[in-house]
Amino acid sequence: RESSAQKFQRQHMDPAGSSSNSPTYCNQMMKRRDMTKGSCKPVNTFVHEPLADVQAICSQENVTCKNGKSNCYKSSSALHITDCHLKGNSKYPNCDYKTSQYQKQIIVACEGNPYVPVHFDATV
Ligand code: UM3
Repeated sequence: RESSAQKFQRQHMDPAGSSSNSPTYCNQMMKRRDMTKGSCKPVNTFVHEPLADVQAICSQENVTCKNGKSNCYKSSSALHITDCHLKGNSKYPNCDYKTSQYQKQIIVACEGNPYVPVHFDATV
């Protein structure tokens, strides 16, 4: 069974990769990481930084999550990320995404022991 921490890594971590010069990054990665099964996941962010750096966010600035819970954390520095947004005219099973690269701070929710990221809340 996939743990919440494993699911976060599958959905949000791509340390070695980048979307540079690749408008098809999201179309390929959303499919490869199983986010286009049953439906097209509407929004998803990939982080291109070492896993240890993303796990370390769980000890950085504590902020309130969008759902009102108190276990979210904002990265102290900007990270290299790629946002994938489902295009309005996309029709399942042909999930068609817009790929956008940014360097932004991110907010993740952390849980467990070890205390690790389990949900991607936002970019700021
Ligand atoms: N999401 C991102 N990036 C954003 C905003 C939302 O990846 O900037 C994802 C994370 C959530 C989902 O999935 O949208 C619903 O909020 P998750 O809990 O599996 O990480």
